[in-house]
Amino acid sequence: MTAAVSTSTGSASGGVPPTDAPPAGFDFAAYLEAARLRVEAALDGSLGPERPESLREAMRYSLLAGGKRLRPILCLAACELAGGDGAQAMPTAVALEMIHTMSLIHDDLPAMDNDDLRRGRPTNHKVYGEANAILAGDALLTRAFEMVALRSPGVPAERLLAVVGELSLASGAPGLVGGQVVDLECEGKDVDLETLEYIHLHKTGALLRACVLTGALIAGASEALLEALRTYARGIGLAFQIIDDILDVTASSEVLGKTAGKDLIADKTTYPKLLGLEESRQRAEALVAEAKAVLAPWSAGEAGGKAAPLLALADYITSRDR
Ligand code: GRG
Repeated sequence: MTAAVSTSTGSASGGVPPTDAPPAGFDFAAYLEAARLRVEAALDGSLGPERPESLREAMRYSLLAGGKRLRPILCLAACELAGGDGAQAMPTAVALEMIHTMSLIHDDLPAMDNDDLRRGRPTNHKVYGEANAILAGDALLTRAFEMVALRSPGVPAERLLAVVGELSLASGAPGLVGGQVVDLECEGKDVDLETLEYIHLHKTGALLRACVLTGALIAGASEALLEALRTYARGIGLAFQIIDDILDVTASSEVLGKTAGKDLIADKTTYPKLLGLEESRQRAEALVAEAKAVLAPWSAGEAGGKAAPLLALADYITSRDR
């Protein structure tokens, strides 16, 4: 994953550094790579002893297929910002990636987006067949809740209960499923900005929100921080999807690891379609700036070090190339 994020704290004119900038010396590329490696190791060790072996193989095929691992990294970063130990949030971070991966498997099915390419390889149903892909997705979703409820040692039960609640809301009708239904219903229709925002806040934003909230909940975050993280997540969630829409037009399938130009083929309304590329990018950048601004109380002084990853991750959302 490229991390083309400036960690400079000064303005171009050499003025006073903005309070929401990562502190000088924060090496985001190194942070991202270290976090990604921790997540990969945890994902690798997370499955087993699923039986039959064919189910385990189909689950592992998609779960260990790479991807940016943004969701688990957001969860760990939020936990650490709230003063927690990232290791305690790792089972939840893995659960979030399991839910995300299952949503990709189901999204790629012929009955939904009907795609052949994901994370640079053939989609799950192309390799294992539709029935097995559906079941691998189902098993990943249910395993996600097992990770939280049964495989999170050292986290107080009431915090785990709150995490289960957030994951349920993010996954079901109030989140991904609801967003996906409206998205499918809107294909080929004229969609206004409000509906588009509804789709993206549910289909994409809900899980990103769960990432930061669950990480913070595990650390016992204050209500003030949780509220700031809700606002942060709304901003990065919408910005993430705007950039996703832009990349669908501007990047190649090879770089994206999934079929580029899909939105046009499926006759989907996107931000570039409604606003044009330039205004879409400006909107994403404004959303990221708003998201970072709410973390200002946790970015100053000594605490700046802890907020730095979430600030830089917000910037990464708009600077990413895939
Ligand atoms: C969760 C119960 C349940 C059902 C899923 C299919 C479905 C219902 C929802 C679709 C959700 C979906 C595919 C949203 C798109 C989100 C999105 C922008 C994905 C791309 O995320 P990246 O770029 O991908 O982080 P990588 O591969 O890097 O992880």
